[in-house]
This record gives sequence, C-alpha cells and structure tokens, in this order.
Amino acid sequence: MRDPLRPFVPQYHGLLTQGEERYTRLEDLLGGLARPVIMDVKMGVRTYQEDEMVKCHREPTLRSDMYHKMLKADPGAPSAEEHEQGAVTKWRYLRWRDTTTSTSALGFRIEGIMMENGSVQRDFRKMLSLAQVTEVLLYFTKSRIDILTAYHCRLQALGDALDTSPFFSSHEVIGSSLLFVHDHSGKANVWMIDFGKTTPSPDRIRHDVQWAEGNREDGYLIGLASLTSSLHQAITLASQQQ
Ligand code: I3P
Repeated sequence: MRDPLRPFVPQYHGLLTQGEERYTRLEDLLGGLARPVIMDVKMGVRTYQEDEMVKCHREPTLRSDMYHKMLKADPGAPSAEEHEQGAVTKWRYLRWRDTTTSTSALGFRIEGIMMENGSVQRDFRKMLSLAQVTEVLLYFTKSRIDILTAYHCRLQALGDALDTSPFFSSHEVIGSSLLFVHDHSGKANVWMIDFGKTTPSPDRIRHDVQWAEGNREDGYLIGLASLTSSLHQAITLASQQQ
C-alpha cells in the first residue's frame, strides 16, 4: 500500500494458517508500551452502511439481543410494536445508537477506555457535547500536556494524509475507529483500525458533509475536526490547571 495513510494503519504481516483456521497477522499496536492506556473512538456520523438500511426495508430481520440492549439502556426507547415483538432490526438499533450518542452530532463517539490498571469503561452514551468529551480526554490522559499534544499532532498529521489519500476519497468508511494508545512514559500514538465496513465507492466521497440517503457520505472528517478541536480545548484547560 503506497497510500499516504500507510503510517496510520497497522502493518500487514501476511496470512497464517493453523489447522482449518486462517488468520491475518497485523502489527501489535501496543508493542513497546508499558501498561498501556487505550481509547477506542468510532468515527463518522453513522455506523450503518446504506446497504444495511436498504436490506432492512426490503427484508427486515429481527434481533431480540439488540432489543434487550436498547431496553436496558432506555426502557422508553423501543416503540409499542417493538415491545410487542421483543425485537428490533439491526438498522433501527444502530441508528438509535448513533442518534443517542455523539455520533450524529459530533461525527464520532467514544466506545471504550481501558486505563493502566486494566479497568474498562464502555458507557459514554451521555457524552454528547464537545465539552463533555474534553473532560473525558483530560481523565484519559490524566491531564498530561505532553500526551495530549502528541495526540493532537498525530491527528493533524492524519488530517493531512486523509486530504491526499486516494484510498480515503474512494471509500465509504463506516464503523472504523481511531485507537488512541499511550503509557506513563509519554509514548502516545493514534491508529486507524476496523475496516470491516469500509467499501469502495463508485463516486468520490468528501467525508466532510452530512449524510443523505444515496450520497454515501460518512462524515469521517466532521468527526476528526470535532475530536481535534476537543483535544485543543483539553490542552488549553490542562495548561491552565498547571
Ligand atoms: C454493536 C456495535 C457493532 C456492531 C454490532 C452491534 O452494538 O454497533 O459495531 O457490529 O452488531 O451489536 P453495541 O456496541 O451497542 O453493543 P458491526 O459494526 O459489525 O455492525 P452485531 O451484533 O451484528 O455484530
């Protein structure tokens, strides 16, 4: 891959076959980090593909597991009909997740954080505003300006690479994450991961406009701009605190 995005994705080390199973070998993104602190941020203004929406309208498949996840988070979220059938379609669930988190409004959502003691937090549904995200970033980095600055620089470099990447302009990038990793020594990096729902597009994708049915836009750059701005705010606040 000669694309400018190459330094931002894990290196590919080929396929490995063990018995009946085939594995893809990828670079260990946590290599060289002592007790890493990790944050997964799902990018874009939507996390479902247009095809998933079309399929749901044509031949809806009901998912009771997703109904129960929805019910647990907000008993009032399912409609009367969904309560009756005890299930929702996947598209309905993914859309609900997008509109009740910062995905639709900010173009990204924090999916989970693992701190250096191994504790994992996954419930960031109430983090809807940029100010709330900034608070999470300060918590995640323990307000360390060196780490926040390293992340900010890396996101700026990613933005430059995305601007010139032929891969990016020709693909719809859905459900992909940015993985933030650092440790107490101050090593910090950001990687693009999860391309399971990234598909080639016949038309050029801008990534910086809202999605409308048929335009295939994912809003990835809307999310990157919000995230970069939140990091900038975090650096300002951390500097004032010290
Ligand atoms: C899951 C999340 C995943 C999705 C998965 C959902 O919901 O949206 O991205 O997998 O679908 O259950 P949550 O994070 O709220 O638990 P895909 O990205 O592959 O669609 P699945 O259950 O069909 O795997």
